[in-house]
Amino acid sequence: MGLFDRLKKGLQRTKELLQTDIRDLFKSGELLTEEKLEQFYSKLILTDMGVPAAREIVDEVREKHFGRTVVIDEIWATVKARLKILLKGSENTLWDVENFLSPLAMAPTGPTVILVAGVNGVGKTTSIAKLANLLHKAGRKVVLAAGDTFRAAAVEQLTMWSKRIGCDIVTKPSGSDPAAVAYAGCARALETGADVVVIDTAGRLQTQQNLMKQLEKIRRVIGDKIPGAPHEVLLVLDATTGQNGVSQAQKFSESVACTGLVLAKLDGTAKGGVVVAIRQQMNLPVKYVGLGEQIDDMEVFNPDNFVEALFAG
Ligand SMILES: Nc1nc2c(ncn2[C@@H]2O[C@H](COP(=O)(O)OP(=O)(O)OP(=O)(O)O)[C@@H](O)[C@H]2O)c(=O)[nH]1
Ligand SMILES: [Mg+2]
Repeated sequence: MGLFDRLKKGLQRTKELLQTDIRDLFKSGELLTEEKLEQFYSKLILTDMGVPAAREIVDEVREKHFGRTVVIDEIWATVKARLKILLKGSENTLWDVENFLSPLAMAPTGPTVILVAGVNGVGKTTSIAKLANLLHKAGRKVVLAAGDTFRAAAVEQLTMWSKRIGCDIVTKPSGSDPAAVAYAGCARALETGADVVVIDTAGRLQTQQNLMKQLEKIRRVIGDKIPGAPHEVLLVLDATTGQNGVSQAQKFSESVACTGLVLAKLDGTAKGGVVVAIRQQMNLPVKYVGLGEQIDDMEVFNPDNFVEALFAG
């Protein structure tokens, strides 16, 4: 399956909500009334795109089509164009979907260090495996650092992935200092001439100050070992939590200085519109989206591609 078809499949639940319900609203080429617009608004809100974005879309549809007989394709064209603008944000960044490395800030020389953080169970470890696999397939030599020394099975989970990918991994016994694991991962990469170190961390809430301090320590320690590291601090969000996850993430990213987002579990939700809310409410780009539990189920996020997949038949 090509990348675009995979994305379409992953977005299936959001697509159904948008396409079935909204198509029904406009099915027989009806007069666009204020009542219709309100119904349309309610459907958009169900995707979790957020009030400002839904309002903006409805306003534009009103402006263009009000009081006329409209067919669904006209509505879609307006919605798609507006969504693309909303998703691009002011930086207008368009990562290359064919180039998995394009969203990453790579170190000019020596190993690139990617630190991955987020609240419990959002999909950090799985996303790390997916990313490591993409890097490995792109010919980069990867070292994983099993920095979640808190949850008993976490090291095992990452070790299993490393075997499947065929990449190196650094582990320490349960209860070890995660900063020591991160440091050892960087040391290993320097020794072996690896290109990328990806560091897993235990799930934590932005309100757990001791754990947030622990992340700062990890940052400091890897920066001491490899100047300029971490080059990326990816915050993983769970798309199924929709809007609720966004405010949590805002606080998280402020205290850890994240450089980008991975939006996991988009396949498990009809609230894929949350990507729009994230773009509007957070000062961070979505770099990758998770589309399933398997190792290949991750793609570079590209607004144009995303919107096209959302509305493709
Ligand atoms: N459907 C789907 N499931 C996912 C995706 N990413 C992760 N999962 C599942 O979500 C669950 C949690 O994933 P993990 O990667 O262990 O999450 P984590 O953030 O590392 O969890 P903790 O380390 O316990 O904080 C697992 O069952 C994964 O298979 C995704 O993109 N889609
Ligand atoms: Mg984990």
